[in-house]
Amino acid sequence: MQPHLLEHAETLPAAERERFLAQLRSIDFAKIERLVAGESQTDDWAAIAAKAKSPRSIRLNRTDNEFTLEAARRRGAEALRSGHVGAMLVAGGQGTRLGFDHPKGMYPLGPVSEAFLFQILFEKLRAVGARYGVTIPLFLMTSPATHDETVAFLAEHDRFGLREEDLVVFCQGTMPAVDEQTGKLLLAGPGELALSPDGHGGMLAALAASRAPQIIRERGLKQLFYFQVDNPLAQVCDEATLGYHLLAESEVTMQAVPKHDPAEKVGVVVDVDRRMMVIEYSDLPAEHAARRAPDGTLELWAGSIAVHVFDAQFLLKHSTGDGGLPFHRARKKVPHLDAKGNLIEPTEPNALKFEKFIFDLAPAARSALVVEVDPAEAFAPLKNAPGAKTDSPEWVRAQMIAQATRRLEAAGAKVAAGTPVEISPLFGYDAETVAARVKPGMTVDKATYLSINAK
Ligand code: UD2
Repeated sequence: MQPHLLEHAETLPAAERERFLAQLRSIDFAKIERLVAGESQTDDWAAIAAKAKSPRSIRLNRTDNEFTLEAARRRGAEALRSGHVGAMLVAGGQGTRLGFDHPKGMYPLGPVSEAFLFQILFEKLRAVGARYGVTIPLFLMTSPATHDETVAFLAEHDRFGLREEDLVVFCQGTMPAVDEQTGKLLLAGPGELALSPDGHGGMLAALAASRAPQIIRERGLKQLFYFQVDNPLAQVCDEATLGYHLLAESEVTMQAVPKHDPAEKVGVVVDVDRRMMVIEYSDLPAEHAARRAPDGTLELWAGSIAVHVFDAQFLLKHSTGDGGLPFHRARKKVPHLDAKGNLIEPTEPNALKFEKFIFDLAPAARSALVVEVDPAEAFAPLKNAPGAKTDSPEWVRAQMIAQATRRLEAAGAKVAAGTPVEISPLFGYDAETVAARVKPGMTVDKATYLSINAK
């Protein structure tokens, strides 16, 4: 126990004090001390990166891949039609960089419609389901930071059309934040620890404790398509990716985009001693990030966009006992009480947070695969506040407009230069489904949102 935690506790009403003491008793202080001391930071990333090679992968637009695109699409379509595919969306992050005071899924992002991120992603899921004549269940992970607001928001919007039985919301756990200098737990209030979500790797324990395993078994789900709430271009339940995963008999398949700049902020998927793993960008030594293949491209090219397919049995097997995933430490700004009880809002990182990463499960897979995708078609993450050069709301909107314009023009429509156009996934969620709806001679010359009711 750390005595400073009780300094303000006598000011609390009895019931609150009891709750706080019970919370403190549930904390594994010894474990936190080990994490502060550097447990699970022992990985020698330079040595690992030195051994890292390009992973088993399906490259884009290449004819020498292990499987053809046509075969993959056929196999993926079959899996979708059989109703054995489920979806998994992680939305427990605090989204501090965006500076939005609500769960990120509530961000009104649609460039014309102002559709919320949740709406865009849920509509994708509904559209894919409709195409294959099934409903795809969604397992949505929240955290104590996002749970209540997310649940209320989704109820208010009728789950954006998902059936009640197709949405399972489960909440991940938290970890205390500690003072970077002293390693002591921080207080957010007199009877309140400064807690933060335990990383998307916390999904394993949270999943095991939820109704999800039972539902996965009851519905006979065999593949789980995993994606993040921040990416409106995510190719939710993409048939080709699912198909490659199945043809390769993979347990974990990761979509990746080719890195061009060694400093890009995405983890790299690599092969180390015949196991697939992700080295997070902050862990990858610059000299290895910059290694070049003979053709001049980056050797460690596979930037993870955090879109994965998991074999459901593999995920369930590892969810008991939390898959043994390690904690990573991150330096963050964490508001806290000082010794006098004043709330301090730091302007520089002052604390360590501990997070598990779901991709640390990859080395446990007997067989794993990377599928390269085109970032213009699959990846535009909302991370930063307005004004940032990339990954900001205006940047993401521009990517969405560019994709919609490309799809419409490919289908023969005329889009006047500079016209904002947005396509609801229910109208069409990929080039083919959009093309099927574009009428000959269609022109777009003013801001347009093509929704399900569009003529
Ligand atoms: C993540 C990946 C990075 C790259 C990038 C692509 C990690 C550690 N890094 O970077 O390699 O693939 O995404 O966009 O994942 N989340 C939770 N609970 C948590 C923490 C996060 O659900 O405790 C969710 C969060 O809501 C979001 C996603 O996980 O959907 C990514 O979280 P992030 O913003 O912390 O990850 P980022 O952008 O550093």
